[in-house]
Amino acid sequence: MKLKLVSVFLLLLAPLLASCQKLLQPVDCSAIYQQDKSKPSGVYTIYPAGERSAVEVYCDMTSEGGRWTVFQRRMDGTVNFYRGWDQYKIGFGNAAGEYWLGLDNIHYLTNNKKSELLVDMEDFEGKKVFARYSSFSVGAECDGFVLNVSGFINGGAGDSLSYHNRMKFSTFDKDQDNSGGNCATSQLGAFWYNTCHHSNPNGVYRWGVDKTLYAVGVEWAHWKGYNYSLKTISMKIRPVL
Ligand SMILES: [Ca+2]
Repeated sequence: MKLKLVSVFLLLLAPLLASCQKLLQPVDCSAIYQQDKSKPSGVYTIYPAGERSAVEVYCDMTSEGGRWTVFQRRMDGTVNFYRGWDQYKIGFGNAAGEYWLGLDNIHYLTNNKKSELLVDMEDFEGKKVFARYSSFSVGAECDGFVLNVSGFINGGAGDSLSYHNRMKFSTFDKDQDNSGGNCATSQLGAFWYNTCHHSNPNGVYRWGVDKTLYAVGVEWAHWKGYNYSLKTISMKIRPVL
């Protein structure tokens, strides 16, 4: 009789256990933060597209209220960002350092819920600024991973991203830009190039002022122009609550 009661109890408990399992598979850094607001910034595993989609990311739990899932980060030039379409689709690098989360994941994270974007950056003199956008999403691969960004809020960096709004993503082996040439090969990066850019976060990591080649560095033109490669830049998203 007792055994029966226990099994009935377990049966009743089963849906609860299942939902706990779901909580252990957070879709993004915002979900991690909601579970425990004392969690520090750092590397966490998220599940942008269900239980088989585990991926490591850096969560920024402090800037501008925290909850940010970082999808792009440059900080020391240790990772080569001059890569082709397949790499930008699935992602590369190391969540504890420099990485790109992957266009598929960025699409999954921004497709069904209104998201905002924060772009943090720092120069080699230690000055820090940011640009924030109240709306950000990336379309599916069949639409060329098209960028939708609006609602600029200035944190000192100026707006070097609105120029890229509605552009498809381009890599050296997939030219979807508005230029007669190939922006990814001429600017040595991969981005939502127009003709070609006001910002080049995935360009060549250089150490500050460098005029060797024009506009190929890790740049945010409205802040430092086309011949200054930033020390750090990171692009991060969170759902609008
Ligand atoms: Ca072109």
